[in-house]
Amino acid sequence: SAAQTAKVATKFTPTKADYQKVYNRIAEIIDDASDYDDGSYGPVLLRLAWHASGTYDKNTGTGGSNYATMRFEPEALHGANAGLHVARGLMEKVKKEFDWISYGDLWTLAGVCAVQEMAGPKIPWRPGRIDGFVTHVTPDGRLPDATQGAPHIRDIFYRMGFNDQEIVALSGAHALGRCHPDRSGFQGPWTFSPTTFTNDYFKLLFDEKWVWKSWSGPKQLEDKKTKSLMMLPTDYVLTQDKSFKKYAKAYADDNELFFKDFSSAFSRLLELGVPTQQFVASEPWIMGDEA
Ligand code: ZEM
Repeated sequence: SAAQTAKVATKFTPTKADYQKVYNRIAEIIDDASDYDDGSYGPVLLRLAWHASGTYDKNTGTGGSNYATMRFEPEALHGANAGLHVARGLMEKVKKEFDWISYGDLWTLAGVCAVQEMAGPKIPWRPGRIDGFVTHVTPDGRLPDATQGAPHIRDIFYRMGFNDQEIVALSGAHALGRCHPDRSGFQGPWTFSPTTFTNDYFKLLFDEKWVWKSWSGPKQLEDKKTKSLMMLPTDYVLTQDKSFKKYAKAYADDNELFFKDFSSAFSRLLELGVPTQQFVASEPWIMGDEA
């Protein structure tokens, strides 16, 4: 009918340029953080993108970034997601301005923007995620527990379809941001430059002497020299497990290799659980070049 034709004709189909506008808005928000943490919302936005994607289970095809299920209470209240209301709140402002974007696309694009704006590698990304329902919420316990060892890390990341090399590369994100006692219970940053993406996390793991911190909080390590940096038990395991150590050492020695491997593993992480036919482009895009 004529009415239907009119509706189709006026339906807004966003182009790459439209997503670039969203990216640019997120980039502004990342930097508009003079009173927050280390002066950037980049790390917490990156963590949102990771937790939105890292629930994927390759055996059941459930979880992942497709449905943005952290919007719903059961998942928002999972212990691992404590503090991410900050990141979701920031993205809510962007969603108001660009109401056509899905939450899954918005949150993963924010992760891409965070890495790139904090001087990290380009992360190939494409839109196509759709907003799901509370029925798509995943059970608690799909994200890694920082107090555990190598078998747990492998259980969690193999379930997403990653191998040891990719586990180590992805862990390099801990160059950024910090632990908050009121969120995870842990305390402090991993590196001296928590708003710049570098391979310093790997360098510090090998170059510093790490000792258990004596405090009333959860078990974590501190650098013996300055006592101002931290490592989680799961971070330290990357220097203790033979297979993990090989990759961690390689990334400590070669920043370019780390950037390349992080980029491909993170790009894949962000697409977990999204049916290929949903993507609007056959190949991921590089955003931000013309920003
Ligand atoms: Zn994290 N992460 N993470 N991570 N993470 C924290 C903070 C950040 C683990 C973990 O338990 C924690 C990956 C892998 C793993 C970021 C990105 C990525 C915190 C502190 C904990 C406890 C939260 C707080 O208190 O605010 C564990 C056990 C992991 C694997 C074994 C991967 C993969 C990441 C991205 C690719 C980032 C950016 C932060 C900093 C957040 C912030 O607010 O500063």
